[in-house]
Amino acid sequence: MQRWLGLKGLDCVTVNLDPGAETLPYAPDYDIREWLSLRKVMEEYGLGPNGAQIAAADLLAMRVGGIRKILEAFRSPYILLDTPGQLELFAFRKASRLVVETLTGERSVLAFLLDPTLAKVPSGYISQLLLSATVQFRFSLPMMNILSKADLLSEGDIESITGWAEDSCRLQASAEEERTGAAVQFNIELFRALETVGAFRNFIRASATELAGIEDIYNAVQNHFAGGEDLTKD
Ligand SMILES: Nc1nc2c(ncn2[C@@H]2O[C@H](COP(=O)(O)OP(=O)(O)OP(=O)(O)O)[C@@H](O)[C@H]2O)c(=O)[nH]1
Ligand SMILES: [Mg+2]
Repeated sequence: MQRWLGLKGLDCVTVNLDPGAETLPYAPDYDIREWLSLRKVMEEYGLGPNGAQIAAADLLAMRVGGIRKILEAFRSPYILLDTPGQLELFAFRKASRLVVETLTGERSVLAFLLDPTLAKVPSGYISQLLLSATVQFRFSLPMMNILSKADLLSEGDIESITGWAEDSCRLQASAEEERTGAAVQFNIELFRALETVGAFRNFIRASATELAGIEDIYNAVQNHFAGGEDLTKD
């Protein structure tokens, strides 16, 4: 996203909020690791990696007001926040909610990344939609489901996943064919519930390596807040 915005001549600020990140594929403008490292939290508090992520979320929440001020000082039209991938440790903590609420302004969108390998099979795809719906319950922000690393998928896989994203009846039929525990138990009401929470809306497939789908993400954001009018005009 940062690269794509750069190519369009648009400025953005990148923020790493993952204290456990070993390497990053971008140079963040603000990096939480400057003062918070998962390794140090583990040592200092005698915790394992999971406990340390929870403690780190609390430590981050304590300083989040100051971080917001720093980010505002950049006066950039776009701020990209990279959160820890251990979703259940980050998204489900009260502290993280405070972090997201404080760092996001009125015009913010959550990007939920679906893992391509998991998304290939109906039960894996449905599980990720459920997780995405759960995240949506946690944060009162508009959300996009993005199939990440789409370059790793075959044409056939992409076709199936796109079909499932567009038509929940196809997803249900494929889930029944798969005949896993999930397919047997999950009935039509569940699919309706997923439809109601918008799990099938805003599906975008993207690839960072091929820089594909990034424009769709950008357009979805513009559409959401400006009804299609490009926000960069103001
Ligand atoms: N093929 C392919 N690989 C990618 C793409 N984007 C990232 N990767 C690679 O996938 C690996 C994992 O990167 P990410 O998915 O960003 O995950 P992470 O940030 O390391 O982990 P968490 O934040 O903890 O989820 C790295 O080796 C990346 O270079 C993509 O679009 N296509
Ligand atoms: Mg990451």
